[in-house]
Amino acid sequence: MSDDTEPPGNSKLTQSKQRWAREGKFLTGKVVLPEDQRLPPGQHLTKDWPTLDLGLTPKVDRVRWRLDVHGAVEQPIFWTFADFMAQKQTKFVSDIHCVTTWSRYDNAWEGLAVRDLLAACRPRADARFVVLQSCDGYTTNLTLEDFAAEDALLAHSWSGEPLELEHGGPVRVVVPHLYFWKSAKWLQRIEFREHDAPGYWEVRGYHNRGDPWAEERYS
Ligand SMILES: Nc1nc2c(c(=O)[nH]1)N[C@H]1C(S)=C(S)[C@@H](COP(=O)(O)O)O[C@H]1N2
Ligand SMILES: [Mo]
Repeated sequence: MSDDTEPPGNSKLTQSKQRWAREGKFLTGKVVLPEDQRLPPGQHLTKDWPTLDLGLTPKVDRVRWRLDVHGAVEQPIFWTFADFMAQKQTKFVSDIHCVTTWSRYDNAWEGLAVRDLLAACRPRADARFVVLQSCDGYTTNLTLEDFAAEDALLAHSWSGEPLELEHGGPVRVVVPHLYFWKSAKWLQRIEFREHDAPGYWEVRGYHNRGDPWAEERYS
């Protein structure tokens, strides 16, 4: 696992996604409230689970994996995988909504609930944002409020099995109420911040928040 991997910023996929962001591809303009319909506007259901990333799968093994939680917190954390697994375990079932229009229902996750992580690291009163950093150089930003959602977790398992490398194992973030690009795979570092710092896709035309119900696909 390398700390200073340059995110590949100019692949063809990145370029076409940036173009879609400029052109507003997939926007329907419909407004649907979550109570009315489980599937957000402009999404379609899929039963399989597509893999989306920057085109490289970092080989992160559980022995060398570390989680580094720092910044505006009272108690910085530096955990091995064993330390992480020794924390309180939580199971959540939630839906995935990807900005490229696929959704997948009923994903059974297991891991550390973000609320329990927050109890351990104790964000300072001036902490308002979070930046998630991954082993492939990917980053994404969230407000502390969105990160602290009651069904958000750092997942190590899916459907009762260890999370596969291609889906972000050993540990990925899952924030179900936002588009899936906010759910960082191969999680390595969590920085609590006073000020916002847009991440990989957020600086390339994706919406800063990414609420699927408001179709916040692009900025
Ligand atoms: N580290 C990392 N996390 C990432 C990405 C990435 O490229 N690198 N892609 C994001 C995007 S755009 C999506 S849609 C989901 C895809 O997760 P999946 O491959 O498990 O479906 O991961 C998100 N998290
Ligand atoms: Mo995505």
